[in-house]
Amino acid sequence: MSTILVVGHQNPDNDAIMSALMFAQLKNALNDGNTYVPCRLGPLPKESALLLERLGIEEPRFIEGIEPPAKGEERQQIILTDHNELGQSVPGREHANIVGLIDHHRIGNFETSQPPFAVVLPWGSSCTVITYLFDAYGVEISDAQASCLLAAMMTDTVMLKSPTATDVDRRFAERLAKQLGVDPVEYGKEIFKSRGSGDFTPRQMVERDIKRFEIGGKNLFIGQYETVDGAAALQELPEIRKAMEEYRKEHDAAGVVLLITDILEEGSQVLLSGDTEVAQRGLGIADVHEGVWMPGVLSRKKQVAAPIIAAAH
Ligand SMILES: [Mn+2]
Repeated sequence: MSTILVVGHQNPDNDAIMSALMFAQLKNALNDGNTYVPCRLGPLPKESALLLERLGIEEPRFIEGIEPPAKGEERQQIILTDHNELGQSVPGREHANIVGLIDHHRIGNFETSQPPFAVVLPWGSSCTVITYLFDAYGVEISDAQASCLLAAMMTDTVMLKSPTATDVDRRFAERLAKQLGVDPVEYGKEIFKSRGSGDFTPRQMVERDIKRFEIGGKNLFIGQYETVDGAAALQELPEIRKAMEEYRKEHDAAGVVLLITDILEEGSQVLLSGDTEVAQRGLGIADVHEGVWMPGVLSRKKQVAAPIIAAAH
């Protein structure tokens, strides 16, 4: 009988929050004698906070890290959702036993001592993987759960427009939307709009959803700011560039890539800061002050991180 923490990545996005919550709920429904506690490593994204409030669901517990076990105590058991790379994970992870992984990203610096319960599938969101697991275990999805799962599918796949969206995502999204009596894309739009647009500082645009990648022995951070009004965000270009430079220095990174993704225009303005030579090669763009518009680029993972990683080899 253990307490097992279920935790998404740093700088949590909607999928990191909802996947930790929903997987903990699924595991608790299976009554295996353990207690699964959903956790988060940072503030709730606004769209997650509003949805959880509307549904009356308690937000995941904030944790700062994992402590080493006290003498005679067992190591903390953890389940990771929506990430596996060490640089994106809970501080002190080396003190924990990773007993599970639910993800849809590449595998990087991931090691366990025991065979983990690992389900990693190249679908559009971690919540798609979790919907599939609800089915596999024959656990009925409540309307509140359907609302959370569908919301994360829609934000992670940019309303199914991202190239990361698969037929599996479309099928599950249709089904959950039908249960809720909504149109999946319209529902997704509402979730995006609930984020608001004008209330992020340049600093927040940079760091709210940023991930660290070790590429060619250097730290490269890739941030993504998704908005329904990219032009408004870019009015603060000098402040955004300054915030990128500050972030890079504070985190001892070689370079920072920032995508200002306009969901309605379906593309990203790509800003570069510091040593981004490999990013420039991977993306086929130059470091231009005002950034480079890349039409159709919605997915950090598939259209930005993957070609940059490939360019380093
Ligand atoms: Mn995700």
